[in-house]
Amino acid sequence: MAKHDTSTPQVHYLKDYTPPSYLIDKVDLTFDIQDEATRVKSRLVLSRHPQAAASGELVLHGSARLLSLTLDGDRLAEDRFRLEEDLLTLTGLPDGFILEVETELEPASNASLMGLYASNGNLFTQCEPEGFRKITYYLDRPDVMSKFTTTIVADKNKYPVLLSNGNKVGEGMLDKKRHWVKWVDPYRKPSYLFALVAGKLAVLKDRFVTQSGRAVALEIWTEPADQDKAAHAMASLKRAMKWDEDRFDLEYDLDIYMIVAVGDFNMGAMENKGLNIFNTKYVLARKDTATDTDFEGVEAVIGHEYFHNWTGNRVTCRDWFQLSLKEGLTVFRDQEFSADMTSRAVKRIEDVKQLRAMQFPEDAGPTAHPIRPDSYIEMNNFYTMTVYEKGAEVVRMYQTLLGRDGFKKGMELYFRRHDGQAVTCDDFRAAMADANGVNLDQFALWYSQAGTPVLDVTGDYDPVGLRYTLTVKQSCPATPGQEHKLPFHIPLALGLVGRDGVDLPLQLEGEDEPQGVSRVLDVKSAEQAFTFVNVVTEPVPSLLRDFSAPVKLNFDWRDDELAFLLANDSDPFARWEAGQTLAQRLLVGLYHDAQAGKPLTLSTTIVDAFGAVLTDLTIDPAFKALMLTLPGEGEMLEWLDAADPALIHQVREFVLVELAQALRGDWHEAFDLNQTREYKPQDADKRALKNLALAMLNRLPDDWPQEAAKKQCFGADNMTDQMGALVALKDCDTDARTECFEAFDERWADDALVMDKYFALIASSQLSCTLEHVQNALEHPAFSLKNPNKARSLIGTFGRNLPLFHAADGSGYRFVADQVLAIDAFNPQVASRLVQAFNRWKKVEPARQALMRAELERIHGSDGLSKDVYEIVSKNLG
Ligand code: B3K
Ligand code: ZN
Repeated sequence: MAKHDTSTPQVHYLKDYTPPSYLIDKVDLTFDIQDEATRVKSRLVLSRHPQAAASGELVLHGSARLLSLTLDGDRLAEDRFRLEEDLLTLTGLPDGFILEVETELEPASNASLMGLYASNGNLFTQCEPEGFRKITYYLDRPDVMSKFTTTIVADKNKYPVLLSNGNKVGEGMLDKKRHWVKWVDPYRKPSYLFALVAGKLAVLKDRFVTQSGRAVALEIWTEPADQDKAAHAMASLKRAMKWDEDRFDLEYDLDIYMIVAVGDFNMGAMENKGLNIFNTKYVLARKDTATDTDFEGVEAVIGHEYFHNWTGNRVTCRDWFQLSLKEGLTVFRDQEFSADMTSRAVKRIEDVKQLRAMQFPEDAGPTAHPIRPDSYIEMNNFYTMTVYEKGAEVVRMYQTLLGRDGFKKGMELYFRRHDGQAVTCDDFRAAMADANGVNLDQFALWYSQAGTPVLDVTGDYDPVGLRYTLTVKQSCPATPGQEHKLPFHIPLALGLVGRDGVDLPLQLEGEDEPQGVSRVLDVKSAEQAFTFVNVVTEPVPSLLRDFSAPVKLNFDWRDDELAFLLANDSDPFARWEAGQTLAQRLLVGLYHDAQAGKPLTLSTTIVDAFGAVLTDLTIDPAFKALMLTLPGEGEMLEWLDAADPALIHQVREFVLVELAQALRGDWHEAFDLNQTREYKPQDADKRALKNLALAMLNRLPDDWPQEAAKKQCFGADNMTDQMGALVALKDCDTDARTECFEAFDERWADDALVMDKYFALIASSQLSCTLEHVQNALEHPAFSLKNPNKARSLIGTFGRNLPLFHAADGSGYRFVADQVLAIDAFNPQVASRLVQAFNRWKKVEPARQALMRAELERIHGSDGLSKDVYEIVSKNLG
């Protein structure tokens, strides 16, 4: 593949945006698929952009082998165009013309999985953000929207199924062996939404009747052997289509909606117009092969890609800096969909956990960027937790500030103004502001400033005047290129809980009467005070309810007040959060004790608080499981400076073992009480708590939990329970572990997605021989470094295994760096994700810091590094 010269990385800047010199009104593509190569003919109808100067020059993007170029029917001589690295410049052009381009591709040897590539003998495309230029020469940028027609010609036996965007308008035989199919997409779209699939695939068909009464054909295409795993995806799709009509009045717009599952895919899925291409991980689910979490993941991603049809496709991005316009909004929409399909409280907590575990570190590290970045070297590096998940929090804040109805009005105005256009994040914000008659100017800072804001809150009760004053100070740490930050507009949702555990009425000074018992304050200044009146008893404040803003909040609660909120808060997020804050204090305290060589002891407050939750039969089991889960080791690393990862692990394990021991009888009872006889999807909450209990009990040196795990592993009729047993055993150096792992490997050796779980289990084990097991797994017949799911399961998981990745001898670092370099040679996108295991190197103690830095330098100095990895590593070292 074309490699980047690391001495001259080209940086793209948001401030440099200019409209294209030409527009493409129509595209006709013909793909001629042969055994060795595929020829692509493209016929473009171009016209000068009305706002562009008449330079007569056009620069097209492209890197495919160019066979010929024709302008208005005349073949272009070599002196009429210039072909430089990835750019084709044409000069002396009229205002309107037809350009025909012929290219040749070799999909079978395209391991980058961008452009046209082969997977298990079938052909697929991935074009977002800049893969179309690997297929043909084009204005490969999202603000060039065009009508596409695609004809595919191929051997009928080898490629019986030929799919592209839009509606099928014709098909036939070209000769005895070769057939053709023609697709027309009536909607204008940018090239990144183009898709083609050719191969031997089986289909599951269904249909959906829209709210206006139109019938839409639904098709899910998979490898023939996987057809019995597509039903959940189909049911999810229909639920998503209905939900978008109910919640946002948005209806599907083509006659057919197709989803194709592929085993080799760089990310989760892709929202190509009318023809979504999905990683098998987010389509295939059967109770014996997929866990409850997998089932939820399928529903969420099916929803996400479907929702893009309006937020992304009908209205798209002007340029790639605006990516959060479609991704933040669509993640918010999929979160709301999942919340409505499952448990809103559990979903919200899971989303916040993920944000804290993955996005907060990104926002505090060397690759921190605003949700609308200012610059990039490789756009693929900006499909980040920040753009997606923090972006979704920013969209959620509009809803928190404007209310559900106000948010919906904003969405309606956005579509009324911009349907069919390529627009910016400012256009979205303007629609929200204008539809509600409010000023959201200060809110724009969420798009331009990186870093996680901090709220330092203090409370003061005046028992004579019955007044309670909250003083809120906001700040935001410096991030690369942004030393000083301006105050954000932050919605702070809160309640004041009375001594009886009931929320008090909330009346701000100056108001005639209370306005509910839970409300949202507009925090806009560096320091602001809010005074509540008629507060009859000294309250315990419940702050940042429902996680109303992506910030860190500090308040000096006493431990007994946190335990009180954990028991009483009416807001499920704040209730869970009280337990997490309590746990955080405990873990940090013990870490410092351990560092000082003091013996570790567990306070009774936490044991009593956890015990009360565990034995409270009124709490939903899934919510209970979340309340009883400690913050992760990765999160702990963020709280500390010059951290010792081994000590972090030791301290967290100490607390877990103590909680297992002290509450042993209660865990046992939870394990027994939450057994389910035969598999029912709706028992997922019980399985979650039962499997947590099993894992806790297996921290004790008893035989019984080992036997129970083994029995569950061999007897389970579903993957959640099999995995529950293996997770409980993975850190135990016992015969039960060996037996269960071997049996699992043998039973599932032919199922790629289940083997991904197996490799992740191996890589997440705390056993001291884990690196050796991981190295051996590289040679496992079911493993391939070329398959992104496999690389992520094994190498990605190992990179998050705190004590093993950070082994004091540097062996973990060396291993991951070696794999990054090996993968970068053929798939820079995957390599660039994996190398980010090193991002927090400045957080660890000096000896490990030096080892990590040395590996980063080794990668940086390697020949032929991709610009993807180069960008990440140079930010780390810069
Ligand atoms: N839009 C795609 C992501 C494309 C990533 C390219 N590296 C999937 C999604 O967010 O729905
Ligand atoms: Zn998306």
